Amino acid sequence: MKPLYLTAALAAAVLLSGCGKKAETPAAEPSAAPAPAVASAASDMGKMDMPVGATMAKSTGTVTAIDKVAGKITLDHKAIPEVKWPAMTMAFAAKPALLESVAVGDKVAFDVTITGNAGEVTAIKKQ
Ligand SMILES: [Cu+2]
Repeated sequence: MKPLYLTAALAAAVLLSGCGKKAETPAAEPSAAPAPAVASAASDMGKMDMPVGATMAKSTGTVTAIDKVAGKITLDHKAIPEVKWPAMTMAFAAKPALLESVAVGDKVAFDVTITGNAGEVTAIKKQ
């Protein structure tokens, strides 16, 4: 599974919004033409409190493996429609402290930040 097309589409959308048409409207500060465009792009980005191209999602699943040394958790997770992922078993990065709260076999609800075809679990809770 390599949803790279989605990343490309997201990147294109970000680029399009970043160079939107706002610069062509009369600038509030005529003395600094490029400034409004920069400010506009920055405020658009401000809505997304995460790296460009990353998607935050919530899902549920079952823990199938935990590697505290590597900081990885393997989850048999349900579909994640935000990134068009089907249900699957895969490893996610996770902070060590987060891995202390769950065990193999637990059914969990989790938050994940997905970038490309990798993800980091940012919150997890046993159900
Ligand atoms: Cu997956």
